[in-house]
Amino acid sequence: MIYKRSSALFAQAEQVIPGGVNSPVRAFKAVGGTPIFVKEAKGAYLYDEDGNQLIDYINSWGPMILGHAYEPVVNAVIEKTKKGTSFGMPTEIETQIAELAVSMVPNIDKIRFVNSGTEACMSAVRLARGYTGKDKIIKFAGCYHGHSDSFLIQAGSGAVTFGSPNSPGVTKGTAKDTLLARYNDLENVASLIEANQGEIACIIIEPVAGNMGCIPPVADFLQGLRDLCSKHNILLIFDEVMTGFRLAKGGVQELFGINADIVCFGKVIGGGLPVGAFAARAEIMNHLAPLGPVYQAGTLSGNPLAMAAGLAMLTALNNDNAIFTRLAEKTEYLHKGLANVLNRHNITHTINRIGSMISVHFDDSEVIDFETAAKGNNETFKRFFHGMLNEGIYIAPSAFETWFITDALTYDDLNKTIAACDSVFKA
Ligand code: KE4
Repeated sequence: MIYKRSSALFAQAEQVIPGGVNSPVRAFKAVGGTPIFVKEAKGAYLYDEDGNQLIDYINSWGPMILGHAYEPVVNAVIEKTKKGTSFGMPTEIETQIAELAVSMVPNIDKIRFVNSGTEACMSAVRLARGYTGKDKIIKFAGCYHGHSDSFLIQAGSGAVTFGSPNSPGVTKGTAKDTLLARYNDLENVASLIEANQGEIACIIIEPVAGNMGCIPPVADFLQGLRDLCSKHNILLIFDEVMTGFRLAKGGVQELFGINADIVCFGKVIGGGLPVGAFAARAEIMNHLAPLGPVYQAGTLSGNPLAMAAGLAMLTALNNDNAIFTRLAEKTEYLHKGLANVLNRHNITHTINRIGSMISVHFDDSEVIDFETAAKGNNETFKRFFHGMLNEGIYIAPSAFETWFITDALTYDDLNKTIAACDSVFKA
């Protein structure tokens, strides 16, 4: 693969954009090389600025669950654009997507739209603090809830990729209110609660982690968190920015039958446009301004174009009762194919998978938390990443990410991906 134009564009971008990118993980720092500039995309395929076609397993880090340039979303945005792009006034479509989301997701009465997953999680934590009157939060090492100060304490995703989980600029005052727990370790959580009795407003978790690779919860972990939160008057926040509307219509709450107190969304809910949201029972959400004292606001919150894209996306998912089964079957097929190839080449690895989320870890230990995720052999991962890219397969440029399967992938695409893995390790 030749990346002449991408390289030139990257050099130009670096002159005016820090690191040449608007989000660090896009810079390929964990795998080396220069980032690929995309010209356009359709279905399961990216077309880069050098004319290469790539099978896409990132799909904008989750949103493109039905493939790029999905017609109903494209048409909805085009039609909406003709009527104006932003008003700063309430519009009917905000209510329409809110009603649909509330009908799809269990245990929520009201939802507030914002512009990113970060904003959704940041606002959910403020709401939990305002509702409980308590300051401290528990997050999990390796989980990423966006770049709000309270979360950049052993965050996942790009923060870990950079090996600097505790970001400069986060004050000691902020950091002292964020307690760090180990994922899948209920005893560790219980001991933190014991040591901070009466001070913890919420526990925020990726109920299926996707920012240290894909890590599902071990049996009874989520129920254990639910029980601890109920016992100690702590709100349980499910950060479903990745898993919402991806692992099931009702996300992880539906999949595992566990009720969170607040749920955060992003990615899929916006159909590829900037949308985040947080939702809960009315008695919690009614604490939000203008009804209640907890302030939260946004000029472009509920933007009509973003709402049109999100409504078209959620409508398509809501009307297709086979979508999540199809996605899970394609992901299982890919898992088995990759495992067969890696075993044939005696490559030490672990593959984690749940629904349409999957990640490959080059280590033989079970990957159940940040510590075990960090044991993966990054040299092998870099060889895998660049080898697959040369074969026309675009996977996450970091071992601390999950792949996102799109329904636009055909079994022929999956077979090409498996064959590409074989070529990488045959060489
Ligand atoms: P955004 O602010 O990037 O929309 O959402 C933050 C966020 C919150 N919660 C979870 C579980 C997330 O995965 C994310 C963002 N995910 C990363 C990918 N690991 C976005 C990619 C990027 O940072 O460029």
